[in-house]
Amino acid sequence: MQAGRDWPLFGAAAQPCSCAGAATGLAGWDLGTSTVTREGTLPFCSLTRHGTLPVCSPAWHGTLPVCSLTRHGTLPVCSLARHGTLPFCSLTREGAFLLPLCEVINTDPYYRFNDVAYRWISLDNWTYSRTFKTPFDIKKWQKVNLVFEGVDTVAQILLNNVTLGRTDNMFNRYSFDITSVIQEVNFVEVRFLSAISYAAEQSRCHKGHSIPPVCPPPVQKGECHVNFIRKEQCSFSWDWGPSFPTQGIWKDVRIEAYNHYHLIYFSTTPLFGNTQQWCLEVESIFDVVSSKPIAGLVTVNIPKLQTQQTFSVKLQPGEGSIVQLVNINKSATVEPWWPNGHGKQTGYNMTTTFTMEAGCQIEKFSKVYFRTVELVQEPIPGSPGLSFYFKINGRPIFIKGSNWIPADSFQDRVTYDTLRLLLKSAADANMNALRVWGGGVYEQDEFYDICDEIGIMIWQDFMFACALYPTDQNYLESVRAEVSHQVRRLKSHPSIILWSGNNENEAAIASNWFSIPYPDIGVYIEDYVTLYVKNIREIVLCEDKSRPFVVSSPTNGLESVKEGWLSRDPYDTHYGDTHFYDYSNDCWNWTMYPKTRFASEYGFQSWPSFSTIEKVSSPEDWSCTSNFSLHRQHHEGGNIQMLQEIGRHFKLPQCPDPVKQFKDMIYLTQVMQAQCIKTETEFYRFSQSEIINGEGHTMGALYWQLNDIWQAPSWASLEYGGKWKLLHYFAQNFFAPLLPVAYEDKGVLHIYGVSDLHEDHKVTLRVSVHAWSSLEPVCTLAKEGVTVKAQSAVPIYKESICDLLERCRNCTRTSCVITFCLVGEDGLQSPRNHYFLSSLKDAVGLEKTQLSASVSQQDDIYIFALQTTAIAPFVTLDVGSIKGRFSDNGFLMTEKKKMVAFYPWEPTSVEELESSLILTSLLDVV
Ligand code: BMA
Repeated sequence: MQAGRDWPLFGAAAQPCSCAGAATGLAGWDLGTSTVTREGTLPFCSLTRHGTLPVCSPAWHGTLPVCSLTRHGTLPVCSLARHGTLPFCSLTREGAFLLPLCEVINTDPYYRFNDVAYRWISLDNWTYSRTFKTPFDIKKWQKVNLVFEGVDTVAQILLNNVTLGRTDNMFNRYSFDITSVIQEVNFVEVRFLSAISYAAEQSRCHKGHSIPPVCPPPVQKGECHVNFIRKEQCSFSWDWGPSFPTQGIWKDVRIEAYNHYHLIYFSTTPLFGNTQQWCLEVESIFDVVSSKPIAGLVTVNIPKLQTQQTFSVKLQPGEGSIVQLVNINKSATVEPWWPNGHGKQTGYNMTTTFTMEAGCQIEKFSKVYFRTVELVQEPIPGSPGLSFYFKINGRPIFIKGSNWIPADSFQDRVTYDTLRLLLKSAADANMNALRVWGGGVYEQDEFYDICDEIGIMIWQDFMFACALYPTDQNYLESVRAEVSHQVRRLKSHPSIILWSGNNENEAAIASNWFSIPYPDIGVYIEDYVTLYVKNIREIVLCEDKSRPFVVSSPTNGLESVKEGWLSRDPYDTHYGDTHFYDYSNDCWNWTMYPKTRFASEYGFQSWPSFSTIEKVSSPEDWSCTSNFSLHRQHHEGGNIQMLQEIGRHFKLPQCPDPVKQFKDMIYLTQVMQAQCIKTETEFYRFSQSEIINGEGHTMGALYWQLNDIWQAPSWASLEYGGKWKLLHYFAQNFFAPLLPVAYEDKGVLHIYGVSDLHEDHKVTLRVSVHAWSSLEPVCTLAKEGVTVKAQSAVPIYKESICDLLERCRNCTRTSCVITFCLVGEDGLQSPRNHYFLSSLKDAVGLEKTQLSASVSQQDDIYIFALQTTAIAPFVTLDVGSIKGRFSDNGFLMTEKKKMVAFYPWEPTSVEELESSLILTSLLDVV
């Protein structure tokens, strides 16, 4: 049974918004007139970087001249290893001298077994300190703050031997009033307590019921009680990552000095009103030092939209916010922000000027975007349950992408370029979304800026994962501060389309992962509701009404809410999203996958390429069973599971040379991972427009996981360093906007036309059947005039495999292979797809090929002209450590010649590429 879907085009507004007559919107502030401000006359002015004009008069606002603390201080090991010198005046360890660090300063923390060898560093308590001169005249300022954008994690902060306060949450911003403490010359100290000891202590002191899990599985070689500390959860180890419980200052530190008032947060959120008019909610949060209210004017100007509005405001003493609703000029054409593949990511420059009493002003420059988002959960004809899909600007969008984890165990190594490379790789693989997973960090501003710019939608988890969490008062207060800080910091980004309370914690309780005795479960449910619903959700809804919130992933969405926020089965395919992992069945068999509404996690492991592993290992490590190969695998049974999956369809590597066997194994794990996730993702994509036995309308496919935190086997499609695994090349194809997908059901071959395009297209389906033994097709078929409907998946071809093979004389399941593509007008073309009729280990007629390539340069790219003497499955081009990516890789070569482009990320040359090139295809495995 099949139910077609009729999607409305750009339609109803997501957000009710009444803009009419909203001259001034105030929250907690009175109307009135204004005062004075000026900021940032000194060097290191962070204001310009964040888009605020260094303004006219009395305020100093600059990065603390101890910026070595901020930039290089995340973890002693890391910064020492990279720079070879102490990046700050002194770093001391309690009860010890610096000397021990000398042993490690020249060694990469990721090298071989260093994650375990360096454990002592995170068990110690470290102090960062330095002396600095105050770069302004203290007497001129009413208020001076020392602001830490991020402290990782538990520390006592002192200035001139006065304790300013303590920190216990890596995700909070800490601001200390140092007006009465600052001197001309100052001594600042950040005394850290080992995160491991703190977490253990918190767990010991926790009253009442235990909060599992206590420790990670031994295979992860990690630390215990991570759920007792508000710190990157995977820093105590994960099933793809090492344990590096860092201690340090991981974000900027600065001093702010000001008179009268100071702007702390500034955000803009677009709303599309019932009146079919855009408006913008502009929120400014101030600290007002004056004892009297400060009156003034706020002018918002968006020149390109011919919009300028002025509001009179009055700021009350203390901390508070003002909200202005800016109506966008009705006669201006607003180009909305669209996700990658659906349109442009237009943004508009906006200037907000605060002209307060005494004539001084703050000017804030920002980029504003207009888009609506709805999470649609409504009944579907012919199916029990509810839909679960996103509408952007009124248009239903199939979410294609992956899950994001931290790009490094040492956040200070994650540069703008690192982020850009990874995110651009996601967009280049036709992804339109990523989920920032809840066991990592809220990413830095630049991450979201890039996503805004290239159209990557973000499903943003709050940082809770795979565990239960305490709910005592201190803990909740810390979380509350974290949530409001993060929402205020991030809500202007159009890329963020959803807030989500946690990763898998609804499932953890529902499926009783931690074997809690049944009579005790109530208290854990209560904790769950307290933390995610009564605190996190409440704050999010209050801070940001412009996007949806779900409590967990996976969840049944509204059904979970109905069942008291925790569903009996959060994996129910009729509701919400699902996570699905199965390593014991045949991953080429699509019937093993859940026909879900939204697949937010699914995956298979592989090894990163040899050139990536080589950098952190020594020759004795290069075998499948070396200590190193076992050590790096953090998922119990992972190496065996990969071999089992491979063994189903390929001959296992047998080479007596352990290094060759290791390289063959790496290659096959990547081939297997790519082929498995291709099968699963194509299943989700072709299930988008149909309901079969009550299941279907799948509207999202986010595989686990996009990137790697270090060089190790994992579910990632991008290796540490950014190199594309075969899976990522496959993703580029299986996420293509126009794609033919084949699957077999009861001996019948079905081909669907899957499209994310906004219009219907008439195309030709071209099918070729090749015998494995020949580069000439046995038979071909062209079906013309096939309509592929806009944003849907429709059946376009159907034939019994027996009939097909009979038509193509002498073909059998083991001797032939099917390839197919869609070709339309004006250059419209899908990637060529393939369907294997048998396991490749049973393929008959495959011959070992001679692959060769010649390389030439064309402007900024390099062209590899590839030749084969026989059909070659999974042809792989590898240029080792030369940074860049190919236009295609891991493909089935059924033609004598193929041109492949290489896009370098760093300067290289024809000679360098030629000498590094390794060509591999399936029959090279021995
Ligand atoms: C998921 C994730 C991660 C994990 C992955 C692979 O459930 O949420 O916790 O790394 O599975 O096991």
